[in-house]
Amino acid sequence: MSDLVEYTREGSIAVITINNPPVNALSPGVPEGIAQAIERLNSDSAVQAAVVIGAGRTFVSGADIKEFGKMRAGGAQGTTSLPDLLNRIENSAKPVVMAIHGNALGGGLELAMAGHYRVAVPEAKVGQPEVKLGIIPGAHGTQRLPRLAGVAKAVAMCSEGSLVPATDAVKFGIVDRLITGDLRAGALSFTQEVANQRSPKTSERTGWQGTPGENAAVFAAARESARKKQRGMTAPLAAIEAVEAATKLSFEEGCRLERKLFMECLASQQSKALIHVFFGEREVAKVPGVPRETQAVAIHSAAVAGAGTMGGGIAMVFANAGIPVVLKEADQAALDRGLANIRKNYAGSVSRGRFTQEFVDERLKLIRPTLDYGAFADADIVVEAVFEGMELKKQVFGELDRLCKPGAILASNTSTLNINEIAAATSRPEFVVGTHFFSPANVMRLLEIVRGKRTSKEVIATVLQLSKRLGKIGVVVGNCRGFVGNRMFHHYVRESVFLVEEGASVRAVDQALFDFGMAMGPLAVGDLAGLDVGWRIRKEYRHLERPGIRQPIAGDRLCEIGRFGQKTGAGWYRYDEKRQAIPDPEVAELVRRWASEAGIPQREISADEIVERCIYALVNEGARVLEEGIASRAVNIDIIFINGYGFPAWRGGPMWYADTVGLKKVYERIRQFAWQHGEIWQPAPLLKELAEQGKLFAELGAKLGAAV
Ligand code: 3H9
Repeated sequence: MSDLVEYTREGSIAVITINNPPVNALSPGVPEGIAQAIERLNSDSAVQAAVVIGAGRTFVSGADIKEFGKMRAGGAQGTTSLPDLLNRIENSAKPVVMAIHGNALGGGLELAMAGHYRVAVPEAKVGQPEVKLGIIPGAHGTQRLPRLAGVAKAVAMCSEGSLVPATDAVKFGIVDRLITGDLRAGALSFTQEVANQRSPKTSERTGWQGTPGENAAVFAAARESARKKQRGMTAPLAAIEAVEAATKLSFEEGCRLERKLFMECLASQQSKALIHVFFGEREVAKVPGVPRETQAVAIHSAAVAGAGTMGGGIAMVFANAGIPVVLKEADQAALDRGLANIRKNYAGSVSRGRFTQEFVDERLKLIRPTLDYGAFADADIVVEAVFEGMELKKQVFGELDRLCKPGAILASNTSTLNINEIAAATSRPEFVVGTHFFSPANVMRLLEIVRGKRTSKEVIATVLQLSKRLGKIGVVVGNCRGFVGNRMFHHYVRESVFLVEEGASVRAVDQALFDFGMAMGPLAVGDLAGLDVGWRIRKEYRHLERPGIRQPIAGDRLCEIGRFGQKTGAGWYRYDEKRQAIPDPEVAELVRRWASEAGIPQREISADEIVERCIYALVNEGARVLEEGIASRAVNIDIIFINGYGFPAWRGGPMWYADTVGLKKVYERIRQFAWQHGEIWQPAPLLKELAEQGKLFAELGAKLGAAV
């Protein structure tokens, strides 16, 4: 028997324990070990039935994702034999009971469904999250799940990939019984009860199908929802097709179709990109120079300075994670406004069914409003979210330094300013760090963690750990204007404005990027965020602009005539009372006039060129960010753009996307742009180097940021 699977006896019941930490993935050796254990069960005259259980923190979290590369190439023993193993379990003459704690995901749930019964602790979760990796269940999940849970639930689980708590799974028939208390003991006693009964096979269940008419409606709705909510992704549609096949074909034929679709998805660019993102999200937690064993500071309480949109949102983030938080404003009116906003946000979450009223009441109790910094004295971490201006930030940090206890972390939510200069206003620069939340802070997953020259590794480790607790993905970045995200995004937006000035319509620019997969077009994003924000910053930094370098003009001119975006009812678009964006002929006319005054020739611009100009602007600046060590790996940039800027995950992020296009091709195109549009398009030296050597961004290892 393999070391990964253990066979023991408990009276007349065999206990088959899967022990492949950390998540009991079905790595090579595990399916083989389970197969041997099932064989032994059936030849062991001393036992009547078996329990399959996971060692450690979970049942089985799925196939081993690291093996997918080998599977694409036709190998990976363990996972390719999984469907066979599941049939062997189902055909076992002695009942097999699956005992679930932690989670049963993907191949883990498929394994569980091949058993004759399933029991679970109430805290467990089950799901078929494969679509999030760009694939579909590949070991009969799309065929067994509808037979247990019905067509509608199965199609939702397989196409959306969402997890179902065991307390619901029992209602849907996925789990037979909830076990409170010790799972092993509960599973053994359940197994005693069923040991002498005929073992029900999931694949042979009847009565689960709806009528053809009912099914057609379910699948049509699922397809419509997938096209809208998972726009551009192919796996959800393949998953729906596979579940639909369960309603029309025999179990064996359905499994064959599922296999074919699974292999097609596995070979796709989308699955490669999404798997890159899966590992990338975990990779970003590994920071050069901050070893895993670095001691993090315990965070029991927090404080937020500034109750504006960002400050209020950040306070909600702490409260949602169960961390008490003090929220300070300068005067009562501003504090009241901030609290009213928080209440309004929570009320929205309750009405959308995201939170219960009780949950919200508990969270609100954790937010303590104050007008006095004195209340910050006990906080383990303070996040400053006051107006974006260096002098004010320095003054606030000076005050925080005086009032906060030694060892408290002082974090700034600045999105552009120099963290070293802010840290210099304190006597504890090693405790100063940037925590750049994205708006709305309580919704967006990204947290840029800005490492100053003197920020200690303990502080970085603490904020990284905290970000996970807050439900965020923390990505450590170096200190420069705009850090990684806003610095690169600036180049992307700049190109979108240039394109409009050169003759593309506002709608055409946004549509091309929306069709590429971005959550919103750049000009619509500008209207949402407020065009005046960038305008004010550009005015402040105008003295730094180099003469002779083209600057976008149309966005600033719109601000000069009061078109700040959605908040003024007009920006690049006009907005109706429902905030619907309506293309505005007045803008088209104004831009033509400004372009002609500036001598910018007008021409037809294709959707492909729009995408190349905007996305390659990101890539070129991304290469510089890497060169300077502001991001320590290309995947960090990808994770930032996917989680903070609406870049489609199924394209893997801007740097991964460039790798898939081919860096030589990207580099050549950028050279053409440089020739047409001048110095701003000079290719980054790193891009040139990689293109000439036929290498990829993904091949660059992590390095300790030079600029950090
Ligand atoms: C599938 O099953 C296909 C089938 O239909 C059959 C086909 C034939 N494989 O996330 P964490 C690693 S597709 C390999 O930090 P958590 C992870 O990289 C699969 N490795 O912990 C990390 O490594 P490291 C369907 C995996 O507690 C470590 O484990 N299943 C796998 O926050 C700890 O992970 C899924 O999609 C894996 N399957 O969250 C589930 N899973 O420490 C994917 C994890 O070196 N997994 N690792 O960075 C998850 O969603 C989360 O990992 C889980 C735990 C919720 C399980």
